[in-house]
Amino acid sequence: MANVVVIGAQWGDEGKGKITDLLSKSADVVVRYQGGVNAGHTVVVDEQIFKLHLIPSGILYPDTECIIGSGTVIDPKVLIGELDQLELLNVSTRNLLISETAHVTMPYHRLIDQASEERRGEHKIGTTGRGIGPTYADKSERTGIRVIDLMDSDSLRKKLRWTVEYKNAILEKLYALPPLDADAVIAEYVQYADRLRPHVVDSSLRIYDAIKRKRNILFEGAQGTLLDLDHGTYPYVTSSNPVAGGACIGTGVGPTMIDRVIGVAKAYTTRVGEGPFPTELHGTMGELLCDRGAEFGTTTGRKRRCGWFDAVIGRYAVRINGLDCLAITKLDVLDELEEINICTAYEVDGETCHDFPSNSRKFARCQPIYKTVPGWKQSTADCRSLNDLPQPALDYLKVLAELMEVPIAIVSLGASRDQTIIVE
Ligand code: 2SA
Ligand code: MG
Repeated sequence: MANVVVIGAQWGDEGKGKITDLLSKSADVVVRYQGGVNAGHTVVVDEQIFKLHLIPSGILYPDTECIIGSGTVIDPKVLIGELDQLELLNVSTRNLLISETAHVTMPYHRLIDQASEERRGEHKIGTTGRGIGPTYADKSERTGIRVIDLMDSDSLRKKLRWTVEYKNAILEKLYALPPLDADAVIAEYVQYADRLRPHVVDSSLRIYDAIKRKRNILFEGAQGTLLDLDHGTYPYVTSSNPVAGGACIGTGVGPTMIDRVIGVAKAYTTRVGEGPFPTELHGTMGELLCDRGAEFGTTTGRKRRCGWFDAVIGRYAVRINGLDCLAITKLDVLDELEEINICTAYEVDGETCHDFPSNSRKFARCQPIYKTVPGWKQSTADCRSLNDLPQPALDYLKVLAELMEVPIAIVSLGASRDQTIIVE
């Protein structure tokens, strides 16, 4: 399998958790390269449900090394909760490694994220409220606390005393919130440090050594292409780079060491949070997709907005990530439909637009142009090969592959590991 990046080709929640879980079987090392506890992966193994936010789902394989890379932001409280949950279910966390240069989400990040969303009012982003944006902002502003700082309690004390004072000024003056008690924050984080210490490593070196030993590395993206800080629907994006290029930045691995990029896309589209979404369905069809697809956020429980498959976005994801192939998930959600729409292009300002416009104001004006195809009106949940699929379902996949100009390598028809077709 060599060194593979798996990314979300839409707005997140494409089912990357299941696909990375499948690929993790052949991986020696799985690395998360961006995002924090805004992500949510649900993996079902033997009817046991695992909800993970930070720890790569590869942890469910006993011999797979799992690394939380330097481009991620780590909320230690949530991470420790996940460690506890896994240990309770008898999953060993011995193979979990944490980059010492990853940034740490602090209590003031969460408070500032939530307060700034409130202040934005109708201009809000619809964040997960988990402090992600403020943690990355501090990283850019060079006031961030890194895992390496956590590991040295004397320097952490000095750093935090200054930083909490600085953040308290913002909390009080800008948001009229009570100040944080620096000593309490320090005591809390020193405790977390003790628990996490055995896992902390120089992750870039570790990955490089593994590459030299010809190990298979899986780079796991969180969120999706359209939520990318640089290439997504700014400002309605997350504060990191979920695109494939982010794998290099977020792990300290050079681009020549990546062999393959796989994009994951749902057979329809969803989005959580604010921002334009041309194929969004507001009526009963949207409700039906939401119900059948159980489209609620893993992290916040928010209801996801649902719409038809958008091949313009798909083509954009192919371009921005250099996709080699696609995994199409949740095809079974469309099983009952009479007809299915696929967005092939947009109409905007009286013109037909085949490419995703980088101008976000223009994107917000785009109207979908649909191709309508017949549905298959039968269950696909038990299909295990392409030959088992009804003809209209095969035709649907064929149209998607043609519109996006990449082959489909995996089709997923449900949450469990065996509800999967690997295209030979
Ligand atoms: P943030 O919190 O600063 O990253 O939010 C900024 C935007 O990014 C979106 N975002 C997501 N979209 C889909 N799924 C995500 N993960 C969770 C999940 C979301 C949840 O797996 O379901 O539980 O609500 C995720 N994380 C961030 C977010 O909606 C904003 O649009
Ligand atoms: Mg998710």
